[in-house]
Amino acid sequence: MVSRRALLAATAAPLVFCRNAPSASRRNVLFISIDDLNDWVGCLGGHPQTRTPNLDRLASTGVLFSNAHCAAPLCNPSRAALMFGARPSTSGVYSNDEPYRKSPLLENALSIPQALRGAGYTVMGAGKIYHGNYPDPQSWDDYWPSQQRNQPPTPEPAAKPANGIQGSGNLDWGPLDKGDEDMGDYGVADWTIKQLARKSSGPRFLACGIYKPHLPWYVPRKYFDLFPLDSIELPAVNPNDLDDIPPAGVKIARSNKDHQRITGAHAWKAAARAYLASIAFADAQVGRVLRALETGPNAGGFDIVLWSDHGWHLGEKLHWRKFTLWEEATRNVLMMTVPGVTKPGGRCTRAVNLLDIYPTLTELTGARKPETVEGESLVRFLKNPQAPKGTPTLTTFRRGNHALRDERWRFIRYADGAEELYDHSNDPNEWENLAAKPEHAAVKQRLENYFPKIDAPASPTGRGNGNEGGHAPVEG
Ligand SMILES: [Ca+2]
Ligand SMILES: [Ca+2]
Repeated sequence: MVSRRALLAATAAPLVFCRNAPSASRRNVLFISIDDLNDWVGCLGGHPQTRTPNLDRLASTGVLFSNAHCAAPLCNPSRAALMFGARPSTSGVYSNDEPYRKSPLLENALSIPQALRGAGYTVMGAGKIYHGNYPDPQSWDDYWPSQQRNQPPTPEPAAKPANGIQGSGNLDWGPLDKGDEDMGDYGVADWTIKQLARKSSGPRFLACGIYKPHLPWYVPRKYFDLFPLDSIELPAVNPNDLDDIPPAGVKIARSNKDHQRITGAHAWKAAARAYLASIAFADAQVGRVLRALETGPNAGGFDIVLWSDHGWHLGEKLHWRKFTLWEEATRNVLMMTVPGVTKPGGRCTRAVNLLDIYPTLTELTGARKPETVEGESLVRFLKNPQAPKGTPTLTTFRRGNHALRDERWRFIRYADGAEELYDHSNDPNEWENLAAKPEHAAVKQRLENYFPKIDAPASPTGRGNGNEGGHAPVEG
């Protein structure tokens, strides 16, 4: 870090040097991610029994984006899109086994922390921010546990599968007779707490990547005990939901046999309970970090951006996990508290994207926004959550399959041209596909202008297993 700074100071032009000079007035940024968290968050209303007091409290202090969507419904492409501000259809990063630095667009592109470092920030992190296999040391001045291994180990049960269901890979769950402090995510939160205990002497970007509720759902027993099994409410599922979906969508829904296995084992409630338990654990770790900020020397001195990388199905459309273009998989958690800009209790229902975080942060911090950055700054919604927005937002799954979402509609078009259209004003579960109804032709015509004009060829894979992100081996 020191040598890079020294180099920057020695070579920068005078104006840039001024911009790079650390300034106490620069905003610090706390950047928290939670892996695989859908809308089962109290303030998002996705599940009546979920326990997320800390997320709910954070949302109440700033703006909750209740209609936020990922750029891609799986880890690596979603996180690459967010960290570089580039759509999958532009970068070609569509799957979990494509190292994003092999994308011609992203090879030398600046990530969010790199852009902020150019504006004088110290940029550090812990845990899962980038997808696990591709930690990108050039993005960070320091990382925990290390620049090569971003995620700490976390305990597992002695015998697996702990749920007794054979053949489901890491779709496994069970209580651990361990304390919170034994968990990998506890260490990630601890590292962040240590940074927050130190008063900022120059602007800092601190990233805290919480891994749960990502599979497998092994968390301390006390979190399972919060949710008595018999009491668990299941999501609303229409058993005939796939009947009006084109073959391309049905194939995605049936890409694994999770639903068959879980319902066959009468384990639907047990699975939902394990997800709820893992969410409650993740929320507790976020709570520790937020309390450290509020009670420490930097209270009120950090902008907070919290996001999850995509949603998650628990049986809706007879599907489990992510990897779809439906609401359960594309909708994610996004909240921002920016002292002096946001007001408590803000709620923005405009359709926005994780891609929008990059230009939001460059606008807030004064960092230069690279030309590769797509997406729109959300600062106007931070100031006024009701500010108008005329455009839909885009999610892409594998090459050429896209979903557009605005405040009312979801319009999906697969690579083979097949379509789905859903009206959220009366069909929040997306059960009735309206795409073939002539009365909705105008809606489709208006929205289709926003499908990408190019679908970049897929970026080279790094592992050579040919998997496109739909199966357990590259779960992420
Ligand atoms: Ca994920
Ligand atoms: Ca249906």
